[in-house]
Amino acid sequence: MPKERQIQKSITFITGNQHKVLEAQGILNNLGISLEHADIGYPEIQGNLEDVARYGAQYAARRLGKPVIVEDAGLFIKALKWFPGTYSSYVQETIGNKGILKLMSDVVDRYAEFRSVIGFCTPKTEPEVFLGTVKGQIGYEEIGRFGFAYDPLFHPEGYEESFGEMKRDEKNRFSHRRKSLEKFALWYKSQG
Ligand code: ITT
Repeated sequence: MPKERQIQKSITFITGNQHKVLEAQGILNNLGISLEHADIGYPEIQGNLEDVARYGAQYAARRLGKPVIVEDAGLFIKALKWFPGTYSSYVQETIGNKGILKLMSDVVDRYAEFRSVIGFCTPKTEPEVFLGTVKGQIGYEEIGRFGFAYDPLFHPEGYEESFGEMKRDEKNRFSHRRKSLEKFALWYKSQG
């Protein structure tokens, strides 16, 4: 059956990050949902990933007048008391991967996880959120030319390679974003 015939529903993804759009398109199209993209922005309130995603989705759905998803994601490093966490965007723009490696130079426990929270909302309903997590280790150097942001630092559990060494389809098989979007897609398709 041609791919278009399998598409059952569509949704608009509000984000300023083109890498997220490409990953989400790959994931959702395989699950029968087509993705539109709008970069209209939304206020990022103080709080955890769920708080940000809930508020952002509700704000954007009301503003755009249609159902939307937003995503708040971050890298959580155990030895750094789960830093950068909700500060991941700011930290990436300021100290970057090199700064993280410096903070980790004497650290033996390299455990970290990526978390992604998808927020969904329609103009007239309350928001829903869907969490996806992938466990892994922070490497000792940046490796790989694929992916984006923290990907060259992050080695998912069970793999030698970093996310930065994986092509999009491979990362999409088990990433935090895959897990949160898959939860969302199953719920969304069950909504009639
Ligand atoms: P939007 O809020 O517009 O969606 P953003 O890039 O600001 O885009 P986040 O706040 O969700 O997205 O992401 C926090 C930081 O974590 C940011 O620097 C991202 O580039 C980074 N990040 C998110 N997902 C990632 C992934 O899959 N791999 C590597 N870095 C990621």
